Amino acid sequence: MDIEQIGKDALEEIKSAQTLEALDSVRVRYLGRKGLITNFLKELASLPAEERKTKGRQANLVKTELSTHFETRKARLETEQESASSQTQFDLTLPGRKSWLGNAHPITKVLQEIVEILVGMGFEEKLGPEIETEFYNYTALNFPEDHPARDQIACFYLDDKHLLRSHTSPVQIRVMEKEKPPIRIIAPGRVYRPDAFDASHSPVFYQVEGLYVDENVTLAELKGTLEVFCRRMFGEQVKVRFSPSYFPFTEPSAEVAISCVICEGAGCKTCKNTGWLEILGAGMVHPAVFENVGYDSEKYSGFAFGMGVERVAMIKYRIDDIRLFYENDIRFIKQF
Ligand code: 2U9
Repeated sequence: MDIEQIGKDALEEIKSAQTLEALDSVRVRYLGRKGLITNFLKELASLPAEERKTKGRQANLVKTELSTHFETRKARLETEQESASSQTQFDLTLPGRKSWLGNAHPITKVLQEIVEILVGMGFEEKLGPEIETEFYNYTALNFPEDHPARDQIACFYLDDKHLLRSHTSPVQIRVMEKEKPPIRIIAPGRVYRPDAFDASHSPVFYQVEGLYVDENVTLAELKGTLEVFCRRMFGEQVKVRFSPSYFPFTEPSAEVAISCVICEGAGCKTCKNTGWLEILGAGMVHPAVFENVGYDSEKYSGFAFGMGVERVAMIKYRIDDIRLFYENDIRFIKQF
């Protein structure tokens, strides 16, 4: 066989060798002591001088070239074997992991829904600080000094002068100090109370409060406004009930309940067999509150209301433990 053909065959076999072992047996077969190229060189001895010289040169050239190819292929197979045994393997056929789409927290969604309904009814959204003074949180709202009413809605004090607001009512005081009636505002936001953290209480929660002040605002307008709000929020079928209550900042004051969304008034565990779910507090703004902000209480009247966002969310979505909203367990919050 001529040396060029041997070289070509050897190169093919080097290329197709898939393991270091296979490659080594190719090397032995061509370049080993009894290999094809070695034999070819030995056989040159019997040829005439001139032919021996040209064929010998040719054979040595093929031998050197093949040696280089062997080394290259060997290095390649060694790297492949190394990466196959290390942990940086990727299975490119594995299906990808699905990424999750972000979503607003259920409390954020319910808060937005409440705000949207009230803005749709003509109220304007107003915000204020979470760190307040006693004046805005209590005094201006007609909580008497050193009166147990201040404990009724107790708060966290930061120092002698500052506290975490226990309701968003200070926002309405600040707006009235700056602006003249008519005032139609809502104050959504976070509030703080030193309550036990249990199934129905949290030391931090969200409120939405509303305030409407003008000449000749009546209790009938308060009733109509909250009836419309409750039906838009919980469904057209709900009945709305007002019963007498007490707050220092409103007179008269009322507690507002809707017919139970679960049993529709028949009585069940959620409504504790009363058929009603309390949802809001409300009332006509106390004249003393108007005087505290410099409004003429003879000229103006107004109504106010307030609700807890978590409570609204719990009724809307039938959730029996407020703590679920703060644990942020993805299995819970991704359902909304
Ligand atoms: C001003 C005057 C009056 C806001 C009101 C309530 C009744 C009320 C509670 C509902 C459940 C708080 O979240 S809750 O615990 N709120 O019952 N809030 S009237 O009255 C105001 C506000 C501001 C200047």
